[in-house]
Amino acid sequence: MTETSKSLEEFDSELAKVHMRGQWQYDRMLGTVIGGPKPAGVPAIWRWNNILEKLVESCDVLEESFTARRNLTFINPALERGTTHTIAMGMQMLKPGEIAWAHRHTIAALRFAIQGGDGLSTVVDGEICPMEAYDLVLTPRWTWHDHENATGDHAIWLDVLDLGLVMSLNAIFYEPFGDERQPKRADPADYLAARAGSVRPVWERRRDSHVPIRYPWRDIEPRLVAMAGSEGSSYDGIALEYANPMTGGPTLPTLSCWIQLLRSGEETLVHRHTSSSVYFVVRGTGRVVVDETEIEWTKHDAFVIPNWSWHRFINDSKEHDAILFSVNDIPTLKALDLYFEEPELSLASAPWPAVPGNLTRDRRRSS
Ligand code: GTQ
Ligand code: FE2
Repeated sequence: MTETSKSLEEFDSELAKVHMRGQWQYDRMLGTVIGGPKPAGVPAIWRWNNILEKLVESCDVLEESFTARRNLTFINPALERGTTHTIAMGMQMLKPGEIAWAHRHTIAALRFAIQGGDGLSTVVDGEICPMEAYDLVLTPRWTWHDHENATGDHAIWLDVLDLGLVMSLNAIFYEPFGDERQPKRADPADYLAARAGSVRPVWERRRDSHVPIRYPWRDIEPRLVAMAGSEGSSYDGIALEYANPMTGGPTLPTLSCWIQLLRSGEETLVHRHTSSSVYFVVRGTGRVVVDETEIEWTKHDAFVIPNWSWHRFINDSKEHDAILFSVNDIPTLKALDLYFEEPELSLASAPWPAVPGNLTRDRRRSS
């Protein structure tokens, strides 16, 4: 052993010169995350009036969108990019008659229509997905998509992408189609979306990814309303996940979409989880308290709850229910065995409703 008169600091900088770092430097950092991570980003809200004003303005300033998108992304005030560290949410506008040119990318995306109607659609891998108000349309990773507004009015929808996640994995690919529109499938029987649901062709191989899926609001809203009398989650109220019809699992491999009913007077319990989420107010008014910040929201506002921040929802209206659409990165965290929740695990934890009467009295093994 040789004696050295070097200080640790001198040694650290010598190591840096040869592109090495002692673990003791991380050890100092680890002391700051003993109770979990510092949330990435801050709670924030983007108000509908302000968004709408800027979208309308963007139609003048960006007269034609061509291959670009007239999308305004909601940038978290405490982040370089994105709404959370994994998710980007924004709103997009198309003028009447306009087309957002076809392209594809390895960032997965979804659209939640706000001002849509007959004539507004996203074409996904050749399949026309109509966008009426509050319809959800998936554009899975690497699927071709173009948006077309054949209505007489300006169209608006919410865009949500797993941008930060794919950026941090440095797995971004992008390809313009080279023309305004992609070809459309001629035969409706060939639609992959026609294979998603309760029946499927027995002669075909099953396929469970990269399928264009549309969830019409007219199907979803009654399902939500039908659950209004349930106990629901103490932390999220009546929250339903948009199931992927091909897998039965989460909406997309990385992102899960929820539709959430907060009944009049409902106040949820405070909790936190390692996932982050972005919210869009479909209807109603209320508040969300995130750590020290209280945010009031109303129809068509968009807000964000960063990961690992304590939060609870309040609908203090005496008359009106509130409905929130949201997108979270729970599937990503679960896939990596990193989904944690405090004070308890609330997801998928309650028992199913029991068989009525005394029908379970026999010894049949049932699950
Ligand atoms: O509409 O295809 O917000 O490609 C960002 C990237 C929207 C889109 C965004 C996109 C799109
Ligand atoms: Fe895109």
